[in-house]
Amino acid sequence: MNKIALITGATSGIGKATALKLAEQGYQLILCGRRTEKLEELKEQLTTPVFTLTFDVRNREDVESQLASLPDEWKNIDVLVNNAGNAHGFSPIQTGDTDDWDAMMDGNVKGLLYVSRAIIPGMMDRKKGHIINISSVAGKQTYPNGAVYCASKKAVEAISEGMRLDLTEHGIKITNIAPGAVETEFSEVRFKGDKERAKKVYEGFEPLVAEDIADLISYVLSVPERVTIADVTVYPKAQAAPATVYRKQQPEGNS
Ligand code: NDP
Ligand code: 8X3
Repeated sequence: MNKIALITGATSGIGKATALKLAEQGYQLILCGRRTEKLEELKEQLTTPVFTLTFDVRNREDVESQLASLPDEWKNIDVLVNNAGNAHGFSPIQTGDTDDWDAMMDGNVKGLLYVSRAIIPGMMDRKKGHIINISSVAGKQTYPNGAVYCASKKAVEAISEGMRLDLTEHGIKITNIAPGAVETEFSEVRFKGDKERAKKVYEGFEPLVAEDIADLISYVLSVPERVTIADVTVYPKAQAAPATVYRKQQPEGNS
């Protein structure tokens, strides 16, 4: 029987690329996000069986009821990719927007916990499962103007460690993936729809693309059952640390 993978944040970027990659490999997919139309568009593109669920990971009741509503044939989830998340805003702590802080802590941290809490018991009953948490290099090192996003990803790092400590004896593998700059809708969301500003983040160097992370996820899932890839940090070639990117000089007069 095909394995079932549930991917949060499947409407764009890394989550969408992961859905396309795992579908190629024959996984049945439960795709989650807030934008139903994007989930349906993606479902149309896939030939593998797909079940879609629309919910905001910040809404605990909704997370619980939507996941509880899965039909029996979709309940035995083998792989959970905790990918949903975003940065909101880019400002020093003294002028940070508290709504942005709520969005990041509630989505990136508590949302990941709510989804995991609903799925872990089934994995424990079956004594197998694999949870892949998408952290960030922001969870390894804090950068200016990013304290709260970085804090949310440091929390993901701690949760991955804690999950591994608590769930290994139950046959569940935990993988923490920390990407550097990946060109997705991420910066557009961070800068509240300012596409020009978002584009600049990736100028002068070749960022990672969502498919790079999807390939990594696919590899992590492909290793023999005896192997757990616990932690992966992945940078674009031109990036050495979250705020250290080597960009090509722009030609003179081309500002
Ligand atoms: P995108 O903005 O392209 O995708 C974010 C996804 O998360 C969307 O599918 C969005 O779906 C979903 N999402 C966001 N908030 C919520 C919410 N409250 N409830 C449900 N779904 C939500 O960005 P990426 O693909 O780049 O980001 C995916 C993950 O990768 C995030 O956790 C991000 O922090 C992490 N990451 C990204 C990096 C980058 O440089 N791009 C680097 C390191 C880590 P919808 O809007 O439909 O709800
Ligand atoms: C996204 C990468 O460096 O913008 O998590 O925080 S970074």
